[in-house]
Amino acid sequence: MTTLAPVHSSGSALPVVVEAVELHRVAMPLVRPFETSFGRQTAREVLLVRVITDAGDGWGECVAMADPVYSSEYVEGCADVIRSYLAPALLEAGTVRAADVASVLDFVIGHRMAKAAVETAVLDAQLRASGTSFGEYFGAVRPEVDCGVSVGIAPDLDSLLAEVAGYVEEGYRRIKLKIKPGWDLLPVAAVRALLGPEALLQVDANTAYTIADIDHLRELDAFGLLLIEQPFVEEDIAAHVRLARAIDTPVCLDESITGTRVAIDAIERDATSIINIKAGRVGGYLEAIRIHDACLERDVPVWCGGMLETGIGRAANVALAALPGFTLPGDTSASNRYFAEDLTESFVLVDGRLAVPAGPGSGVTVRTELVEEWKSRPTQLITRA
Ligand code: SMG
Ligand code: MG
Repeated sequence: MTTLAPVHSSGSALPVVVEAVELHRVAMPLVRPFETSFGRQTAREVLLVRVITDAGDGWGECVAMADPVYSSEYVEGCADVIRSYLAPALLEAGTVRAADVASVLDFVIGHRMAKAAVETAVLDAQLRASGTSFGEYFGAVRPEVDCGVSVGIAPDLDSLLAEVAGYVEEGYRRIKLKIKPGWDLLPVAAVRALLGPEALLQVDANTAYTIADIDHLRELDAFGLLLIEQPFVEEDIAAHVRLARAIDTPVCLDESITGTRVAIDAIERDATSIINIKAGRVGGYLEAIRIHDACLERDVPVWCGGMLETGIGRAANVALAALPGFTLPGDTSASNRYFAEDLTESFVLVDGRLAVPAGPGSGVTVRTELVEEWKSRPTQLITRA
């Protein structure tokens, strides 16, 4: 695959008219519980948006969790804001391109995960109609992406080491450990000893610490970590500046980065030297690409975060992770790390990498029979008033 210029403004940007919006809810059991500093999940409650347009259908996966514990958004809230505000606005908008969706929805403050799902569904419909893949449209420069895996807080060190050893065996190119006060230095030391000094290892606190912990967090410097992700609350950029000055381990922001302006501000203030890009968190793939571009311009490495997506969201993430600035392995793991069976064809790890889908739109086929079979709430149909 050669380097492709992004094609946002070529024939793939033919507008569509959205005729109806469907909201689907699916409960997907996880193959193993996933515990973070904010709680333990045993299933993924998924919200899917399907747009029905004059040019065909498109799908988007909303990354919000069932509860507002990672961010203020949550599944029921997203479904409500889409049904009450976003879908009606889109249905009234007439012909739209994905690149217009953000401005159509701009009258609603925040709700970025809900907006991202809607924009992605429109993009999928638009690109399927023009035969263009997400990868081509985004400006992907590689046919496959390096993958890491995010490892939850375990009941004890032995089970953590067994889980990590399994992922190493499968070929993952980077390990990320979830940490919280009381589960940090010991598990990190044990996993570093297991992996050896060269392996890529990083940690994610999901805001579980405060500035009173800076001296403690400095002890992580002993383990040669790639980065520490989001130790402090979302709004506290200043605390991350203080930490970055105090430790050698690079600080990476996740929750705090809600858009390009915040990203540039955090970089300029030296609060972060690496950024975790999640399209859902920032309002969509087009904003994610703008953050990528701003980081590339400033020599700030980025990597693709994950929100336990099904194959629908994963397809778009893998395409995003193929952009040139994504120089670190992402939380883009194979389908079997999460689910016994996926809602699309499975993403399979080959030599620690996932292939970027090459077909039109997201490039994957939604298994609508499974969406129906596993549905956890009635499907909602929103049409023009
Ligand atoms: O998709 O593999 C995945 C999960 C990656 O750790 C992950 N995501 O803060 O980066 C993060 C978390 C957010 C979701 S935790 C339920
Ligand atoms: Mg994170």
